[in-house]
Amino acid sequence: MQTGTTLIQFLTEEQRKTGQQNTDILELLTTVTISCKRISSAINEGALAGVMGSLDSENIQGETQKKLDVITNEIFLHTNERSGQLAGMASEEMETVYDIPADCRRGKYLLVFDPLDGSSNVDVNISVGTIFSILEHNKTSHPVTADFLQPGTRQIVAGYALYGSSTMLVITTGHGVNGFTLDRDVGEFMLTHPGMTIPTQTKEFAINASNQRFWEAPVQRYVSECVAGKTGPRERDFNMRWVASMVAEVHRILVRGGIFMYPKDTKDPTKAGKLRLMYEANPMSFIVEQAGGVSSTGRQRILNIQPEGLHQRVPVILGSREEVERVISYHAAN
Ligand code: P6P
Repeated sequence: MQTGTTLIQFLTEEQRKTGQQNTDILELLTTVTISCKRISSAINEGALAGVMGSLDSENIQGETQKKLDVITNEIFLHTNERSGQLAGMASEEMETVYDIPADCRRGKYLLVFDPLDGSSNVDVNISVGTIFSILEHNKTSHPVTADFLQPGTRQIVAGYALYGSSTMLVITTGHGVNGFTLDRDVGEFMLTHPGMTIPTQTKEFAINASNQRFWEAPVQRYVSECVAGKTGPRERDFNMRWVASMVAEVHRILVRGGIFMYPKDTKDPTKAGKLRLMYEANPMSFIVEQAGGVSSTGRQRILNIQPEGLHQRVPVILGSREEVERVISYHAAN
């Protein structure tokens, strides 16, 4: 495949090769990518556009300045509701599901998304991203919350946009993982990272070490062995990273390997973890598995979890196969 290939050209060819022609999905992904381009543009203007944080200034409509979380959420809603392919949407920013307006043609897909993951990093100019997941809604009725509560194995498409030094879009339709970089001159996501795969081994782990005293024993053991390095049972040194932006962490792992952990901890016993299943853990797990990695709670495959709530939280341990399987074995031995 020539590197001068746009995302939609690539996906069209992928559908032809796999015999799964589906123009509805291509139409939906067209509006999803337009949404990501619009968000990229808003973020890249930064403080110049008055979209950062909660400034007292007024935006161009004369309204009180909105947080970028809300603005990116509205970009996703109002761009994708016009795709003609959606029955409903759900977002980290909204308590309940979003019904497609009566004046928009409806379709058979559900779009679940975190419009700006890691948004606390925006004000300090660290990479943030958008995470999205597409499910089917094979009913004539308007979708209710229960229709969204499908296990991650039912995802049709999962992807993320990373607003970093360049804007990238990484996506899987179940036939591997491919990365595209936004060419701002052309206004298209161009194929730059075909066939992304996660190295099975790594020397890099990612975890918020300030929570160390709250971790369960298997995670305590794994991290202390990494920190012990050559002097410990692993007999080799490790490196640690923590960006506090899941999209940036997962992208680094896709490019050079690694393990990302936001495990169950005792910091807030009412929470099963920090990250949300439907629009963080599930789409990222689909991508990681399609790239040859593993994604687990430590005790079960994340994609197999039957969701019980739209904003349900789960522990997340994902990345290079050998390292994640080691952490899983420590949970089994515990
Ligand atoms: P902490 C961002 O808020 C997020 O949901 C993920 O993107 C990120 O990995 C995690 O939370 C960071 O959490 O506790 O380090 O701020």
